[in-house]
Amino acid sequence: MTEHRKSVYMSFSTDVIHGGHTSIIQKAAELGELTIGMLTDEVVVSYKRFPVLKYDERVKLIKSIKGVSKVVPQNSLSYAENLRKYMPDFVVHGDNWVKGFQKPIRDEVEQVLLEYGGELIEYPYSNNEDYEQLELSQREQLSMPDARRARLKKLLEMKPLVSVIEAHSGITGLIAEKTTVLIDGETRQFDAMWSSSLCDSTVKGKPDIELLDMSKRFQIIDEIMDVTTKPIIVDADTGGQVEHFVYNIKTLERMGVSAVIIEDKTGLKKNSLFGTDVEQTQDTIENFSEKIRAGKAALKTKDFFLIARIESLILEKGMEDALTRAFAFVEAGANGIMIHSRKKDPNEIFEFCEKFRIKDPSTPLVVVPSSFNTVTEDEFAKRGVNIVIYANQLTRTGFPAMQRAAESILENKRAKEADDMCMSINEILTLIPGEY
Ligand code: SPV
Ligand code: MG
Repeated sequence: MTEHRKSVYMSFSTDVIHGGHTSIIQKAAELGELTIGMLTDEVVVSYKRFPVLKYDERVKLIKSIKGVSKVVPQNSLSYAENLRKYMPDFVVHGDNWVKGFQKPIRDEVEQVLLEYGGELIEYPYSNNEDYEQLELSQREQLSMPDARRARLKKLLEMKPLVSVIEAHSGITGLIAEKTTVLIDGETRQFDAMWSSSLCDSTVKGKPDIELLDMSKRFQIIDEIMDVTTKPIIVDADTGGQVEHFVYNIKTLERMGVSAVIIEDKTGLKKNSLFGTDVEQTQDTIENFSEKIRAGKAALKTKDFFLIARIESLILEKGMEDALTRAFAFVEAGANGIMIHSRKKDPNEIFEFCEKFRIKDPSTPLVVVPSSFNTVTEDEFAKRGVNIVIYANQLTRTGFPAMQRAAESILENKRAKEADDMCMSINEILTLIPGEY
C-alpha cells in the first residue's frame, strides 16, 4: 500500500516574490502537496496596503513557483475557514507571527489544527534588508500621483464599501494611514482620507465659510500626501466660481487626489450641519450642472471623480427635489452623488438611496454620517451606499484632549498631572517613520 502523501497549507498575499518566499515554499513542498491560500484583494487592502497586482495576477505568479500544487482563495486573514475545508496535515509559516499583530491569527490556527490533529511548522523568518527595501519601494510607488489617484476607482470595484476618515495634517494622515484593528480574524483599516473644509478651517481657527483659499487647502493636502499612500477625497465646498473651479480641479487631479466633492449651494457657504438655522442658498440645477460639465471638461484622466453633493435634505427642500437633482447631476457628468442630512434618524438617507438605486444601480453613492451615526457600514452597504466618510472625528477628538491638558497645566501649575493624558514620547517617535 502506498502511503498517503501529506498535505501542506500556506497563506500568501504578496505581489512581489523574492528569495525568502521561494525558500519557504521549497521547504513546505518537501513536506507534502502544497496548497497556497491566496488572500483576496479585499483582505490585503484591509490589513497591509493596496496590492500592486490584483488577485488573479498574484495567483498566476505564485502558481508558477516550483512546488506549488494548488492555489485557493483565502477570504479572511483568519485561516479557520480554509483549514476546516482542506484539513491540511501541516500549516507552514515564518516564525514572525509568534508575537505582534498576527499572534491572534496564529493562536486560532493552532486551535483549529488541534480539532483534527494537524501540525503547525514554523521556519525562521528571513529578515533581509533588501526585501524590506522592496516593500518600501512598493509603498513609495503607491504614493505617486498617478498610482494614488487611480486607486479610489479600483477600491470601489474591489470592495462593497469604501471607508474614509478625515485627515487635516501630516500626523492625522498617518493615523488614517496606519490605524489597524483586528476583530474576529478580520483586519480593518480605512481605505482613504477626506480633506474636510470644516476641519481644515477649524485647525486654522477660522469659520467654515470658504474663507480658507484653495492654495491653503492644497498645502494641507500636500502635507498629508508627503507622508501617506492612501487615496484622498477633497471637500471643495461649492467649488466657488466656475472660472476658478476649472483651475482648482485640474490642480487637484495633478496632485494625485482621487475625487472632489462639490455641494450645490451658492453665495456665502455655511456648514451644512447648521441646516436652516442660518441663511443658505441652493444653486439652481442648471447652474450647478454647468459647473459639473465645466469641471469634467477640465480633467485629463479617467481616474478622477467629480462627485456632486446634494443639499436638498439639509435645506428642507424635500426628497423629490433631492432625487431630481441627483439624476440631473449624473446626467451632467457627475461620477458620484453625495447625499447629506443632519437628522439623527437615518430614514431620509435610506429613502433617498432606495429611490435613487431604482433608477440608477451603479453611480457611487456617498454619505457623511456625522448626525445619523448609529448606522453601521454593513447596513449602508446593504442600502446601496458605496462610500462612507467619517468627516470630522479626528478633529473633534483631538481638540477636547488638548483643552483638557491645557486646563490641567493651569490648574496645577505644572505638567505632571497632564502626563497621563499624553501619548508617550516613544509612541510619537514610532508613529512617525524614520524617527526610530
Ligand atoms: C466637511 O467635513 O467639511 C463637510 C461635511 O463638508 S459637513 O461638515 O457635514 O458639512
Ligand atoms: Mg465642508
